[in-house]
Amino acid sequence: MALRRKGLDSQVVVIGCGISGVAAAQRLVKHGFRNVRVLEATGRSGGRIKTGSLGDKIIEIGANWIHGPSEDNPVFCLSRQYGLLEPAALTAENQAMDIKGHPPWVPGWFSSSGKKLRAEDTYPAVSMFAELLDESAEFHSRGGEPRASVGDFIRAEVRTNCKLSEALKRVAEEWKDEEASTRAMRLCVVSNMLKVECCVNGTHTMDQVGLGAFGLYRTLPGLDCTFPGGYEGLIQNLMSELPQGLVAYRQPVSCIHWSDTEGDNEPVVVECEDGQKITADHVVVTVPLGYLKKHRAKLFRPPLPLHKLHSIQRMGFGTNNKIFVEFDSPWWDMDCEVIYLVWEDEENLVDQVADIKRSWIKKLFGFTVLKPAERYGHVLCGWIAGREAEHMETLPEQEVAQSIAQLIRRFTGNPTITPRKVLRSQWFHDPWTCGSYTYPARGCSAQDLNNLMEPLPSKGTQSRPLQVLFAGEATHPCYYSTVHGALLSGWREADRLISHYSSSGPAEIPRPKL
Ligand code: 6YU
Repeated sequence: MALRRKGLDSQVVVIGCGISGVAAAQRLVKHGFRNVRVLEATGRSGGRIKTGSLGDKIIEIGANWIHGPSEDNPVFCLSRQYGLLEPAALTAENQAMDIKGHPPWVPGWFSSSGKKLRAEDTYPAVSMFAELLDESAEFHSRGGEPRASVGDFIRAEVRTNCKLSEALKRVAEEWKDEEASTRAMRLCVVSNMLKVECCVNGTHTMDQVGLGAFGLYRTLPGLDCTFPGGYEGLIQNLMSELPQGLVAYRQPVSCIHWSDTEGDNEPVVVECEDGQKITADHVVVTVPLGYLKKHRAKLFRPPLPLHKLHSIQRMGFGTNNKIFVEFDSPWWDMDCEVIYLVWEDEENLVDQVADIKRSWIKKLFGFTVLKPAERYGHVLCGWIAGREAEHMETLPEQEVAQSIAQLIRRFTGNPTITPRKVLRSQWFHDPWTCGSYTYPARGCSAQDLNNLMEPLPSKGTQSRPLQVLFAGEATHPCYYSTVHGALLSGWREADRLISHYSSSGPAEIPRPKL
């Protein structure tokens, strides 16, 4: 596409050097834009892609997997091109697996009285829950949702068995014939599954996830895979395609001065916390939704239009944290890939803890096992979401380690198990993120995601179009909360500018391939 000279000379400032900011800068530079700068608040690139270490082992503090590693996933394609993936992830079979966001991991089940549960006993509850999740995702296209949230819907369906599909009715009939204690245990398993979903969605409770909007999220085929050398390898490879010095680190932006007045031809001014003022023709904002929620009032002058502000408030942004735990030897089966902890007093389908200070640990649904053992040794990754996760962040690491040790001793019935090392993430208290990722909250719709990505000034004021553009995972219409959604959003906004300056004039923004 031929670009007008003015376009290539225009000053573009990208705020944030996470994957969406890097992707936007990379695409603009590749198309010949000469004056692109990235301002990043912290001292590193990658944002929520953050590879760390536990002793000599590589661990992911932020994003873990490529969700849906297959041909339509640009994160997969780039990582393959850079040689970052293992052969198993590249196979046609791996790419073709349609897991609908829930990998078929080999589970190990433990209960709070120290018993190991048999997978066949938990299976009826797990399959019923999976069916209900699938049904929850259908209301988006079907409409007429009977409840406001996914949590309300699942709870009501499990309790009353009303409106169940034929398959679910069969499962429910089987439940009726079981002993009361088996039924009770299965209800506790459903509580555990609700907590798993809180982590997947990054929410405090599934009661906050909107039933009508739940199905907006789209999955891609492919069995989720990890990066043997760390997710940050992807960032490093993308960064190597940018000119040296393009990113200004430790440069937090405090205010973006734009104009919604027709006829005003002043450039946008980006004000930094250190007082520096940078003028720009275009600013691409990629800060996380959590940061926007907290600082929306002071980050824009004039303030954002009301419809945009309302969508920022309406969309959900919650916390999902990890607690890495290393052991001298494994206490789980060799083939086990995920460990679920079922509390026997949770028949009442709960996914939140009443007394967070005392009992926050009950929100941790369990652990994924870091594989292969030859690379990671005996390391588990605990998962905890919501306000309980936010409270956990405030505790000394030693106290977290103690709580984890007590928890594992109780669920295994083995009082001698002692973690060797513990390390947790603290995404809620990260001042530049303020949580983990986006979810569609009660009352949200596709319109809110459209409002989030809409450039400023909004349609109507055309004398200085595209002053402020918005990218970042929260702005992707169906891949929000993911790395590929963030990457595509950065490319989308770069394409918006490229198209604006193309010699054939502004064109429709090419829709990202789904
Ligand atoms: C994925 C995964 N994954 C786990 C955990 C987390 C996330 N995600 P960034 O924040 O990266 O960049 C913004 C930059 O802006 C940043 O550098 C700031 O410092 C900077 N900034 C802020 N304010 C500034 C200012 N004022 N001035 C200048 N700079 C400023 N995604 O694909 N696979 O396994 C996980 C996971 C613990 C925290 C994840 C995962 C989410 C991704 O990490 C995230 O979307 C992108 O990295 C964001 O990039 P960005 O550029 O937008 O922002 C069925 C169904 C249900 C629906 N949900 C499906 C669930 C899927 C999500 N699963 C996640 C799971 C894990 C484990």
